Amino acid sequence: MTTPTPTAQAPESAAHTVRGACPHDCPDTCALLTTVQDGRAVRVQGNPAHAHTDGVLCAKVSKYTERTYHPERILTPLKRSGPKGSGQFTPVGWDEALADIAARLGAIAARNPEAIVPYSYAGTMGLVQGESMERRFFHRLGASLLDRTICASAGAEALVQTLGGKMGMKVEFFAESQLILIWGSNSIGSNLHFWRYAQQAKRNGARLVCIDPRKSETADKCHEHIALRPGTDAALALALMHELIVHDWLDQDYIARHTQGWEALRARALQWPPERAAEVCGVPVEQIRQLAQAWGTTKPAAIRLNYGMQRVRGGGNAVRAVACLPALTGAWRHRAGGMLLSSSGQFPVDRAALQRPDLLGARRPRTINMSTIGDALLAPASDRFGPRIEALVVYNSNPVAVAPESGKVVQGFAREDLFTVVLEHFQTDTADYADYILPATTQLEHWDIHLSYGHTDVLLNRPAIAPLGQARSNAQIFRDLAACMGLADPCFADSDEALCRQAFGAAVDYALLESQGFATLTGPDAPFAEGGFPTPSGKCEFFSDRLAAQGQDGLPDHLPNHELQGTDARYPLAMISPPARNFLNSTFVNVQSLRAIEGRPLLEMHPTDAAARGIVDGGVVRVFNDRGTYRCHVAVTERARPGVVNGLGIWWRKMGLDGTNVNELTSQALTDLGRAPTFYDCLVEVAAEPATTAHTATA
Ligand SMILES: Nc1nc2c(c(=O)[nH]1)N[C@H]1C(S)=C(S)[C@@H](COP(=O)(O)OP(=O)(O)OC[C@H]3O[C@@H](n4cnc5c(=O)[nH]c(N)nc54)[C@H](O)[C@@H]3O)O[C@H]1N2
Ligand SMILES: Nc1nc2c(c(=O)[nH]1)N[C@H]1C(S)=C(S)[C@@H](COP(=O)(O)OP(=O)(O)OC[C@H]3O[C@@H](n4cnc5c(=O)[nH]c(N)nc54)[C@H](O)[C@@H]3O)O[C@H]1N2
Ligand code: SF4
Ligand SMILES: [Mo]
Repeated sequence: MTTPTPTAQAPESAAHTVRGACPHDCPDTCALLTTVQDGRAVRVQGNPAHAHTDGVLCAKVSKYTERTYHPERILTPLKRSGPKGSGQFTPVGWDEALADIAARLGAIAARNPEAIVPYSYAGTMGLVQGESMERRFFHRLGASLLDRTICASAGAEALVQTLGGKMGMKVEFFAESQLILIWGSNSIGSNLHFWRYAQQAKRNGARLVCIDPRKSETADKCHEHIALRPGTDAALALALMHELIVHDWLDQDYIARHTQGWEALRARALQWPPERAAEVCGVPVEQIRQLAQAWGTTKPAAIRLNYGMQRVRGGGNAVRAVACLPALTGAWRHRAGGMLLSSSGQFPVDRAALQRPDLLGARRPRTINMSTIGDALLAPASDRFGPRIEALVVYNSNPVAVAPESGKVVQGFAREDLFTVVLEHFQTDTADYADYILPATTQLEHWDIHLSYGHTDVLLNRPAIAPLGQARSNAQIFRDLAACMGLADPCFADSDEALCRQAFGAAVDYALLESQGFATLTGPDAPFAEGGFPTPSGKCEFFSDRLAAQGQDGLPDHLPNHELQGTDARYPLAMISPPARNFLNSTFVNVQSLRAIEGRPLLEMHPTDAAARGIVDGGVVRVFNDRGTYRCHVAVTERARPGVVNGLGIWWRKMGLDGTNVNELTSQALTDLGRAPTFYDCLVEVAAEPATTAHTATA
């Protein structure tokens, strides 16, 4: 068990501060300073010494003590005492819980370990509490592997195929750009510290363009907003290429030296005159022409792409198309030019040391895609699928709320013959379906080490306070389970702090992490100024031989959505469901002060669409398709474009009007690349509900 290590020698009663890292799934990975008084965390602030954080946290994590000391924190192991999903539990001791879980998992593993499935994502992005001891544990058992696709794998695969890895511009140099395309990103809400650099650029005269179906808070603050239809970004990017070609706004020298497949891409792009893209994207043709001119003639010019635009059928291709744009104009030559989707591929993480895949031995377990967990839990045993899933161990994730097509997810979790263990801070929608809930520590209570997908610093998180109640860190819980099951490998004895040291080995200066809390990776300011892309060809691959070899299109193209508007008269509206500013996925929904800002589950709808349906602002609506029905309040607002409705945030189902959330409507169909979900590729119809049927939220 870990004990807090104050950074300064101080008498117990005097306040001291402890350096940490924000654990949340956010590109900013802020450096935290927690003030501790008498063993209690009294304040969490941004560390002013860390340049990207700059002493500023978002509203969510500024409330961290409220979340940590929340009266509903789970502080003892809980055992189910009512029917599955009833949310009824009885406290039990750790020894009893661990012994029972070890016996149940052991019995399943003895028959077929692949019937056990771990389910986790980025509730904490820490390498220790998110991808170390538990991976060792499941590898040693031979459990099914999990394909962690729920967020970013379409875009990630596209970057790997085009640029060679999840890397790009250094975020700080956006401050020097003259043109910034903020593409599929509500930066003010979900990438605040990038937005601060963009504002610096704006003050220096840069033009900011937001490309987003929703008129987001970020769109409000940009010079221009291009409100395209969801899932049409590749068409827009191809039309931009068309204009770059016909006006010769190209860097021929860069193209000749540092790209592959130019002639083929040129032919493809010439099929996309702006008129064609304007039709597909639903935007004025002039807007496309002007954007192309700006991109072709402004230097330095940069794109901040985010994952919002890849949650559709053609999401991978769309990211491939956008990733071609900086090479065409030679934008990469300047450190303030190019693009950034993710920086995470630059970190030299020693995953083999942390996760120990060698513990699998000769076994090659099947892989379960987390994005289709609904279907997977309902699948019978078969030659193709393998054994029926008998046990699920969930940590750092809330799949009942966040996975698509909740109807099936809930049906799967409700199976009486499924043994479910959930490691959590709170009784989430998923925890309601557990057989055991195990109390996990928060970031203020455990060690961890972090990379970032929005900057290039490594951060160390020291525990600021002792674990609350009987909470144990994820790593500790799997260490304990390994011991109960008699798994003898010495790697199960590594402490959380030892795991921190193993994460980067000698590649990062651990002493520096200990003394200042963060360490910056070294690397060139302009990564691709001289080419050197980490692809097989060493070039920016407009044409990907690897994709072609898999039988895929080697060039990026526009792939229409699975659920294309106009193809099903019953469901004429496209629904997207982007993050709410004051929640982080489904985290923080239960923090009263933040929920008060968000209000209640909300659907944004354009006045024209509302008028056509007799829907009035503030009323209750029924949103439905063949997969389900979801009721919520409606905001009639021009934040929504005509034909598109926005279902914000990922509310806890149990806080919705009918115990559902927006994922009642989303589908389990996958993207073109990366086997990712298509949350924003979803057709619905919306109807007003009679005022008399309006209920108030439970909880
Ligand atoms: N406050 C807050 N911050 C967050 C999160 C959160 O839930 N809340 N989530 C975190 C997570 S998990 C992630 S993955 C990251 C990034 O998460 P993202 O999902 O990229 O989130 P946003 O940056 O909000 O950007 C999404 C934007 O894309 C827009 N969009 C939707 N469909 C399309 C489309 O087809 N094309 C284009 N161009 N735009 C589209 C949406 O309207 C929205 O404004 O943010 C993280 N940060
Ligand atoms: N409709 C729709 N659905 C979406 C999205 C969308 O835009 N629209 N976004 C998708 C995206 S981008 C993502 S990334 C996923 C996110 O899905 P998840 O990764 O499941 O994220 P959260 O909903 O935040 O749930 C994380 C849980 O982990 C818990 N947790 C945090 N730290 C710890 C810890 O140290 N130990 C343990 N045991 N638990 C911890 C938190 O309490 C929280 O309940 O959702 C996806 N779902
Ligand atoms: S959620 Fe993002 S912006 Fe907020 S403190 Fe964490 S890293 Fe920083
Ligand atoms: Mo995500």
